[in-house]
Amino acid sequence: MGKQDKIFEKGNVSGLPFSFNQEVTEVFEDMIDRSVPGYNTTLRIIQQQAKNHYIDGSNVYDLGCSLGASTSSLLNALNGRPRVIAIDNSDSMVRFCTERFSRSIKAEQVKFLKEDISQSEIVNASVVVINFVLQFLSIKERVGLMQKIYQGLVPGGVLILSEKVHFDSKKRTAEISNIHHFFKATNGYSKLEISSKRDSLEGVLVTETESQHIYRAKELGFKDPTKLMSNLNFLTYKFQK
Ligand code: GEK
Repeated sequence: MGKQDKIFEKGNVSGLPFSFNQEVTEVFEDMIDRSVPGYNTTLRIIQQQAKNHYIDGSNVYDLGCSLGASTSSLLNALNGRPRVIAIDNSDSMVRFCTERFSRSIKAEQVKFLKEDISQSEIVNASVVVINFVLQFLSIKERVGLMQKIYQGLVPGGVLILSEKVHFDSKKRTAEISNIHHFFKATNGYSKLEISSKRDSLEGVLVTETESQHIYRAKELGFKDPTKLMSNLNFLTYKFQK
């Protein structure tokens, strides 16, 4: 485990919107673990799903890989077979991964690209993972990326998508958010840390509803939307080509 996340201990001192910079990279493992209910289970589900759906000779993508936690799950699932492509547009995240995975990179089991995923090429894919990343793209970019993924998947290929969501009812959204804040508090975050992080994410992390995600995926041709996991306002879905 890396350093403990104390970024918002004194509030949002910089007043800047949240970004995946060096400071966040250093504490990211702790941050996501204490902030996203069920995060570690999503990593296990990704591994199990990749094992089930990987097709020999195809590519496997981890879009928005951060420190490579999902990448690790994919590598474990593939058991040494090559072809994981992990992408992030944060310099510090990709630098970290390049060091952390140097052996697998040398063995040509994985490559890391510093790219905006809305510009990435996706080809011959049997498994594509977007674990809590679509939420950082504009709505237009989400449509473009989902379309590109659909086109890049081989028949029978799968997209594993995890997202934070809100609900149709404001009351339900508020109720579940309160429980999420309670979850963060029980993981040691203070009220100031929780509210400062929420403010810094305003306009940076933009949620949609579960039905908006499903509707868009179906419109683009994906079939069999299957909810693999649901924890408060965090969901993991599988979509099939
Ligand atoms: C995990 N999937 O541990 N292009 C590339 N990367 C992007 C873009 C973009 N346009 N926008 C955001 N990112 C990981 C966790 S974290 C989730 C993913 C979170 C990257 C960003 O740099 C960051 O590393 C990641 O998406 C989001 O399974 O912080 O809630």
